[in-house]
Amino acid sequence: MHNGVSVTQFIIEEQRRLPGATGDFTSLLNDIVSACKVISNLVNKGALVGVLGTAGSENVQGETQKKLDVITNEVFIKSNEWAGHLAAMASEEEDDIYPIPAQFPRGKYLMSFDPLDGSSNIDVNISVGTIFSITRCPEGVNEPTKEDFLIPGNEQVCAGYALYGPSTMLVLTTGNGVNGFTLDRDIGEFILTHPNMQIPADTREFAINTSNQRYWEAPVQRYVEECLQGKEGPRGANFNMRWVASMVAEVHRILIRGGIFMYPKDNKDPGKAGKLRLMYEANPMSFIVEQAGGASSTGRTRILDIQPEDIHQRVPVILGSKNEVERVVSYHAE
Ligand code: P6P
Repeated sequence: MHNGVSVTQFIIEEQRRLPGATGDFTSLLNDIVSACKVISNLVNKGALVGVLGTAGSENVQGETQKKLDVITNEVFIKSNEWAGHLAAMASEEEDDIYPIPAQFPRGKYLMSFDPLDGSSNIDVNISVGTIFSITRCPEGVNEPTKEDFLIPGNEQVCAGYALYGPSTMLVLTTGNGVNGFTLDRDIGEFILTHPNMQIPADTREFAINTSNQRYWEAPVQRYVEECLQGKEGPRGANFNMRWVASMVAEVHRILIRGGIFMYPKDNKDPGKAGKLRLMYEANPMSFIVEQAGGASSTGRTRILDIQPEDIHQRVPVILGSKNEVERVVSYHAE
């Protein structure tokens, strides 16, 4: 028997700190945790259970859906629709919001999620993840609309991700710091292994898709160029670079050892504000990063302060070690 603290025990002990907590939130998180265990199992089995490859369809983003995009979306919805904690969900894989069906009770929370982020990596066996964000359904609203989801990220009550990597991890914040749990497959429990995760304020490691370099705005061009100039350049130090093309893996690396992750606005498609989606990628990851002492900005504004206009809205993302993010923001201000 493990002697570590399970995520269930941790959440219940957290809940005791919240005056008037009803256990509703704890139960919701347990349903999310169950869905992540199912997804971890599917991802780990991969080709053995025929879940690799494309589904032959496109999502609302116009992106080709992988079989696992569709399957994991279904898993997340089925695991979280029945218990009466949510009023509706919004998913990267669903065009519109998903109201809780009439046969189930509706609860006081809304959840936005990306069931399988980085899924372009799944066929090449590189880490992928699930990202989720929980907000309150407005008081008295029993028929939530898209507008009820469109609140700034600074009003999230919880954000988390599951990382399906060499080990499966769950990282959570409810606004009281960030904690990491590792799945012990022998007992099917997530065990607290990374309490109170903190991002170092400085770093010598940046993550960006450099193939877009010719499209970047000047402040990002300048920042990356200075990193590349290394010791002989204005930074007086050599930098390392990473690009996994799986945001969950990049953010997790930054939580563990620091770093800066950038998917900036670029002029490849001037009509697009960025690549990453605000509601179920940028907002939850920004809440986690800030709770771990990091920073997260579009380059011009704090991501958690953005007033959303659409559930699939895209934004530029520059997040990670506080001092590096602030440097990039200062270049935008010049
Ligand atoms: P690119 C995955 O599709 C994703 O949304 C993020 O997880 C990742 O950081 C980014 O897009 C990768 O984008 O253009 O490098 O494929």
